Amino acid sequence: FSPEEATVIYVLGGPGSGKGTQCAKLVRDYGFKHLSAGDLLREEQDRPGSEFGELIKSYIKEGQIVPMEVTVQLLENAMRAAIDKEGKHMFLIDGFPRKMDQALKFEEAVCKSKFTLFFDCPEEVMQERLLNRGKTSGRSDDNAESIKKRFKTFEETSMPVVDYFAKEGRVVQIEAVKSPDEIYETVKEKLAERGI
Ligand code: UP5
Ligand code: MG
Repeated sequence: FSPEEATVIYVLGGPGSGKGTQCAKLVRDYGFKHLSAGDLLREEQDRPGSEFGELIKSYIKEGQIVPMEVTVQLLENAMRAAIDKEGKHMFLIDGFPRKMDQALKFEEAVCKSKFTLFFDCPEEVMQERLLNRGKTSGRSDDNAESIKKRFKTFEETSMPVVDYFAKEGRVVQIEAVKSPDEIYETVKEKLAERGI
C-alpha cells in the first residue's frame, strides 16, 4: 500500500488494556476502519473449510502468537477489502504487531505505520477486567490459566515491539487505568498533537 492509499496506526497494549474499547470510540468519531488481528483470527478459526482453524484455535488458547504468515495475510486482505468496498483509507490495526518478526515484515512488505498507540495498564487491572468479561464472552482465552500465558507472551514477545518503536520516537503512550471515557479524552488530545 502506498502512503496515499493507507494511513496505519497500530494499537498495542496488554490483554485487557482496552484496545478494542478505545478503537470503537475512535471509529465512531474519526471514521477509521478498525481491524483487530485477534478478531480476524477468531473469524478465520470459525470459517468452515479454513485450513488454519485448528492451528489458530490452539495458539489462541495457549496465548501464543499465531505464525505471522496467517495474520499478515488476513490483515492485508481486510485492508484491501476496506479500500475497495468502503473507500476507507485510515486504519487502526489493533493487537498487531505483537512479535518483532511481524512488525518488520508488515512495515516492509505491506505498509509503514504512522505511529503506535500504546495502552499501558497494570496486570492486576487487566486480569480483573478479563476474568469479568470471561463470565459472558465465550472467548476460549478468558480464563485464569490462559490469561497468565497471555501476560507472559505479552511481556516477553510483544513489549520488545513497543520498545523498538519507542526508540524511533513512534509511540504514543497512554495510561489505561481510569474509566473508558477518561482514557478516551487523553487519546483524543494525543492524536491531535500528532496532527490527527
Ligand atoms: N474495559 C475496557 N476498558 C476499560 C476501562 N477503562 N475500565 C474498565 N473496564 C474496561 O477490554 C477488555 C475488557 O475490559 C472488556 O470487558 C471491557 O469492557 C473492559 P477490551 O477493550 O476488549 O481490551 P483489549 O485490549 O482489546 O483486550 P483483548 O482481550 O482483546 O486483548 P488481547 O490482546 O489479549 O486479545 P486479541 O484479540 O488481540 O488477541 C487474542 C489472541 O490472538 C492472542 O493472545 C494471540 O494468541 C492471537 N493473536 C496472534 O496470534 N497474533 C496477532 O497478531 C494478534 C492476536
Ligand atoms: Mg481486543
